[in-house]
Amino acid sequence: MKLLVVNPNTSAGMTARIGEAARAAASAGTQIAAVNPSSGPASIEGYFDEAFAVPGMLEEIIKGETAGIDAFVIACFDDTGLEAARCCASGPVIGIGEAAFHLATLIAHRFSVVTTLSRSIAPIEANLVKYGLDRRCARVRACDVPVLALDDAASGARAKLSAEIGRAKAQDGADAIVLGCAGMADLAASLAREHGLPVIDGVAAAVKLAEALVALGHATSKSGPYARPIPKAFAGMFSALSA
Ligand code: 5HY
Repeated sequence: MKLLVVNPNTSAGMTARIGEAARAAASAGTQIAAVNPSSGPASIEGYFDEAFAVPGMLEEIIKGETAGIDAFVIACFDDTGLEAARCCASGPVIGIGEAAFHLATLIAHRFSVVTTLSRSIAPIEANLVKYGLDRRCARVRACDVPVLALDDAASGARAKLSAEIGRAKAQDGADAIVLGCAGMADLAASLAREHGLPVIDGVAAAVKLAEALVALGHATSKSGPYARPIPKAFAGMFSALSA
């Protein structure tokens, strides 16, 4: 199967690391392409960045749909533009946040999320409510590390993330941790060993769920709100979408 992993921000180095994490999780028969838009924010930290990441992300989904991609992963933990992407795609579209949440519910009683900055907490909490999983989440925390600092070994990012996981274990009653950023994917295994509990990365979770859905013959339902967009005119910078 052909799987397109879309990093909705425009940082190519982060896209490359996300692609490596996706390939490490993928089955032998899964071809992974990891891409990012050419326009939009360098990182997504809160509602404003999210808004300007969606058009470029959807452009990549539409290109993948035209190219015959079997399934899609949106590799931003806020699941940026997930529902709109499902309207553009035939195959499954998996957000790494939703994927990680669901896997955590299958192996733990309650999980805590540790994301980057505090401004990312509210969008993640809103997604948990939207997905009906807020009752299974003990708390959404932030380790006060900017997204792009995760790629900088000198930033102390891993130590800050580990310390926040320690507080989640001690204070939240969480028996699993969900890493709240695509840029944390490469840290999951070592943090799980260090803290002695499951630490779930959304990139790997989304890749495996996408593979499972395709293997079972499931596609995005077009009989409800994920139906194809209604053809209409689009003015201005999105005029190419007019039909
Ligand atoms: C992500 N931002 O996974 C989110 C995480 C966050 O650019 N990729 C980003 O901090 O909201």
